[in-house]
Amino acid sequence: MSREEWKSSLRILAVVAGVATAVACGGSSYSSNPTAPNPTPSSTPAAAADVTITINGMLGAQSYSPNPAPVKAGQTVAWKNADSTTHAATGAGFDTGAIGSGQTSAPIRFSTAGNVDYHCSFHPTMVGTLNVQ
Ligand SMILES: [Cu+2]
Repeated sequence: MSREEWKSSLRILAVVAGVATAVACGGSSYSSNPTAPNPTPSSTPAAAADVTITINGMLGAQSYSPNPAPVKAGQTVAWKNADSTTHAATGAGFDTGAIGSGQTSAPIRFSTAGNVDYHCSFHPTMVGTLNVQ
């Protein structure tokens, strides 16, 4: 190997090494990966009510079932609308608001013993009673 050849070989080596260094430094596999965010927890489902009353439809005293509904003082009650029309349950001090077809109201707590009469705010002929014991 002549001196000229040796120099040119060194130059090639330098270029190769430089490229290798650039690749190693430019690589992002180990330096720029953002830390993955923690998975966001799914929204916790609303707590189930202690007592669920089914809304059957505009059926007078048979609109809600069971009716009267036994409830222990301190328990929560929800109304599940099994009819194709929007209904509700409202009485002294409580109102479920509109409950769409297939939906269930938020639980409502009844703390005081006694009978609680209620009706549908859209259809006053729909009546029911909670028997809070
Ligand atoms: Cu109704």
